Amino acid sequence: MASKLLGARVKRKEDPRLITGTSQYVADIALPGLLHVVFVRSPHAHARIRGIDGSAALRHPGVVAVVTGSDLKPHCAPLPIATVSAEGGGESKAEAGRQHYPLSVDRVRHVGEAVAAVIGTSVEAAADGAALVQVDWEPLPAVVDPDAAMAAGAPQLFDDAPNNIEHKQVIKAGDPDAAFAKAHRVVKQRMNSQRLSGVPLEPRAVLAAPDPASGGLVVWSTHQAPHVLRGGLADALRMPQNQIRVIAPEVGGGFGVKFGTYPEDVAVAALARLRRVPLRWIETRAEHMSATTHGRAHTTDMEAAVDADGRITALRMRVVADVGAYPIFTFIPDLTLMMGVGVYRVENVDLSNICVFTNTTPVAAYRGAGRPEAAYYLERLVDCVAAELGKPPEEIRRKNFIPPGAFPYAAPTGQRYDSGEYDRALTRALTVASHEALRAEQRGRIDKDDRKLLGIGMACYVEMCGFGPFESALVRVEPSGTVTALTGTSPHGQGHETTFAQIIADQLGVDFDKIVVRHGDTSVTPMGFGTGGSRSLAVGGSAMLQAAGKVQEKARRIAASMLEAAFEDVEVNDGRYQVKGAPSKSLTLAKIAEHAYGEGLAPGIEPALEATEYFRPPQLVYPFGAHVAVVEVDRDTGRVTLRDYISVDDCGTRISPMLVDGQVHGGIAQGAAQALLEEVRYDEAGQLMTGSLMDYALPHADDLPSLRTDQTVTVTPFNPLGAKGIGEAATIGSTPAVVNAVVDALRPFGVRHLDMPLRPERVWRAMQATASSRRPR
Ligand code: MCN
Repeated sequence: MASKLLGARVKRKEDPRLITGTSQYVADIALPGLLHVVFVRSPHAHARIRGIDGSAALRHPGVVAVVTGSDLKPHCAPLPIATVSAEGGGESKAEAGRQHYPLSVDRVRHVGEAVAAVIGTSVEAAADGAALVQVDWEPLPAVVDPDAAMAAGAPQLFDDAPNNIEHKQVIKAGDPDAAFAKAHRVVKQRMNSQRLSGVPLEPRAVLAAPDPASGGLVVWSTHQAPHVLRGGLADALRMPQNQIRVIAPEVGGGFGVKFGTYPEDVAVAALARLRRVPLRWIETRAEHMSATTHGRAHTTDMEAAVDADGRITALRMRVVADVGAYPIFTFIPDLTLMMGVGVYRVENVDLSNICVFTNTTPVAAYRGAGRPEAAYYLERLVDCVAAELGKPPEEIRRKNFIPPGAFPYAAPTGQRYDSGEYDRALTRALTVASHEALRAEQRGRIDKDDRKLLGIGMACYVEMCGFGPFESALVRVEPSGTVTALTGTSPHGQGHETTFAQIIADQLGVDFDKIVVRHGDTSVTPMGFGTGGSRSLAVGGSAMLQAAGKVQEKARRIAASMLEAAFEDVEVNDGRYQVKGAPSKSLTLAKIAEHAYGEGLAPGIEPALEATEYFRPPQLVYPFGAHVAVVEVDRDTGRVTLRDYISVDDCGTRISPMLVDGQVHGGIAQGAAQALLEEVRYDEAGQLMTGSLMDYALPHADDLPSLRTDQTVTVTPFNPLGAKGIGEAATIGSTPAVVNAVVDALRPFGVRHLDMPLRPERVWRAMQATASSRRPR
């Protein structure tokens, strides 16, 4: 069968409704009798709740109820604690003593924690009521810095977490101590991967209403994984899963932060059930900054044992991960260790983390989740090695790459890399960037004391993605020949409707426009694990390919019976099911479907034309790539301008190249923003200093150049599409590329490393700190 749409630059099916504003988000849903919830939140980083008085609020017009944690506790189990392990398995490390309730009962552990809910006839009435709720707080000492949190005498967040340590993880292989002892040189660097906020365009939102059909609830939530939320809500509300229907309508971005079961989801659902009314809560942007989980938040010591030639013989990594106030997806810092050797063949490793509770917003999944941190540390360290040895950074990388012949590669971190060709990606990126010409320009600028220094940064990455345990797909051909497909993935910007329709169109020989792909409704779609960890195409797309393949097979069988031909002789050609070598003997899918649902179907063939498939990946997939950033640094102001950006990303087979480009663009913007702009900051008392978008710097379109994306294609043998993920890849490659570029520009000043974000002041101070004799100009 000739493939027409796989790999074609197809415009997104989703966009007409999105750009004309005809789609429906949680905030657009209108239900009769809808009431609104506003939460009363802690202004303290750590405090005891001595009492809550809602009487003044209750007297306010439009306030229907004030509900405290104690009111709600009898109706809820503790919040589910992140139980999805790295492989999607489900092993919780959390102890019972660390659990908490959707509305905190006697103690809060971070600013923004919800302690009461006010229900009103309008958002305004509920907000006014919330302002009138009196909470009798007993402030407690807070701890914000993870090192301070582990020190003797620090405030303790949980009785069963001595020294505030949530968990520790170690990966050790080979003989790292011996390799370090005999190293020609040991290169060390402490680095950070600062705390970030997700900031999707649409903040979190949940609407819960009684469901007459099941006697339970319908919950609309802007979410990345409706089935996961259904499970979380069922546990928290002690309800049967078939009495909770979760619908993720249009979702305006997630970036990892819309995956879990949040306190607000449970509180709103519990209250809707108790009061038998539809209730909605829409997060404000200020709430988003303090009540939606953050990402990254590490400080890490890296060490490389290096021989005279630049071969890295051993690595040490010590991550101190701030997990914030509650344990949510705290396996993420373990992923950093799992990706600890990146694209390099290093046999001796000693990698460890310590995950620490602090009085801050919990830290959980954020695009890349653990892998960008690993790539950043490693790629920065490799640049430090190159600088110390006086060798070009590309030379050190090439000396240490895992060679193409070594795949599948058993990394000492326990990972089994499927396929890769790292030097090819780097060589291509450097070629597209005109690397040699750039180096000449860089020297020229230094020689002529140009005000703008040029910096060239490169980074190579590999990531693990395509998590299981499985993903589902249902493909149904209606009697008219149109097709409806259902997926257990739950896109929120990625464009699965387009990609999956491309897969189906080719398989079934049906027009792209005749296919509708639906998702995000637990009462309709088969069980799925949603969208995160760049799993949707590799796992969900494979399920879709298999389901469409099954339907095609059945359609060919029916066609064979209708055309009185052998099954083996029927092929799909240019939208028709035809007998090989006899183009006049052919049928459209519509004709076959009509037959499949009608009288006269041949004996032995089941009626209808649909199939449901579950794809269970045999292992993870490992996309990779090389990024080159070109920056100009203004010597007088420290301002960094990203002048050019080249990415070469290898995600195996590309189904929708235009969507892949979009994912890469977004990923670069996000990764470059970590390098240059974004940072969540708390003061020593645990007050959030970046509580609005006036203080938390997001990138603007004019902060970025026109991005140049390129590719290599190295398929994976571990799924039928040969595809790897791309949803996070560029976020992983871009942060180290940009920081390496800035440090490269500052090399004449003797700068070896700077912590992110590289805002003008930090860069300017670094240049000022250089002894004037070494300072160029
Ligand atoms: N694709 C393709 N060929 C490939 C790989 C992917 O055509 N070889 C297409 C896919 O069909 C899909 C898109 O590219 O349309 C991304 O696919 P995939 O890599 O499977 O990733 P997911 O769809 O699972 O997306 C998850 C990933 C994550 S984890 C975050 S976080 C993230 C991201 O995607 N958040 C996003 N991209 C985002 N994009 C937008 N607009 N908004 C977010 O919140």
